[in-house]
Amino acid sequence: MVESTADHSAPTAPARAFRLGVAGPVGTGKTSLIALLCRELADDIEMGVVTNDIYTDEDAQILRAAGVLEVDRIRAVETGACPHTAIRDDVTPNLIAVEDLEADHGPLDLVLVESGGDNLTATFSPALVDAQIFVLDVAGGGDVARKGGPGIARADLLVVNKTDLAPYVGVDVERMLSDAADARDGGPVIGLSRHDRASVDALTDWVLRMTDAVRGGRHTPVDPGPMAPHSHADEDGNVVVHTHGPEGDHPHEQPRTRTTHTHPHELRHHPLAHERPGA
Ligand SMILES: Nc1nc2c(ncn2[C@@H]2O[C@H](COP(=O)(O)OP(=O)(O)OP(=O)(O)O)[C@@H](O)[C@H]2O)c(=O)[nH]1
Ligand SMILES: [Mg+2]
Repeated sequence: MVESTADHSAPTAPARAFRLGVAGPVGTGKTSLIALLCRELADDIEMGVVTNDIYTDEDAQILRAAGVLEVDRIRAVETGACPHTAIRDDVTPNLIAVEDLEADHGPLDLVLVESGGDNLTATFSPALVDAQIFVLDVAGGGDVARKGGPGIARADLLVVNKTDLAPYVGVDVERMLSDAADARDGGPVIGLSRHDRASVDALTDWVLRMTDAVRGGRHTPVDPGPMAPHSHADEDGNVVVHTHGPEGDHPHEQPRTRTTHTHPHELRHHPLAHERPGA
């Protein structure tokens, strides 16, 4: 019998592109950040993009119109429901979109997946992406970074965007960045403005290093954690309160104008095996 000498404890390099999620509240600059990355990197690495919008394919159209990538490398998923459902609970439409993209244009190095804009608690499932960026902006207020939440605290990278607007909205950027670093236990934080070359270089550098780590099998996806309980209005205007925690076994409660439901899923956490390039 031949004994295997393979090291089964080491993460294996995926035979596919690095899937990088981009999440964050509405309007913080997720599509703009993806456009920026395509402009900066598409000459050097093979890229694709999947966007998520609730009712439209507007973000995909914006990126196609901007000419940042060949149009067929930009695919849209219309979620038709609260955006986090498609990046966390049932990732199938997104996985199919990513796999189709790779089948049509592969081998790709990097596929960027933009979440529909949502609240502070939305995070990607590690079943969909290998790493994720959470995007805040200074226009949302200097206090937001301090408020924490799974994306702010534990995404692989936190971006505080539109720093060029800080003087106009009365935000102290240095303070916001240091609050963010505190909320993240020192995890990487980048203050970004598309008008600030050094910040663009810091972002592209992080993405290239992470691409290298994932493609080289030196990165294990980490789940930033379940969403906190939150509410949405459904199509009939009723308030729907729900959680997405691993403890998702709360009793279902369906009064006339208020519905509580849960989306159980496995919580995966491998902090020790997780390589995090610094900012
Ligand atoms: N001043 C300034 N504006 C920016 C910057 N980045 C993005 N924006 C603007 O912010 C607005 C929202 O940007 P988007 O990229 O559409 O934001 P988003 O997060 O994708 O929005 P949703 O997908 O609707 O949640 C646009 O008007 C952008 O031009 C920046 O660095 N500086
Ligand atoms: Mg967008």
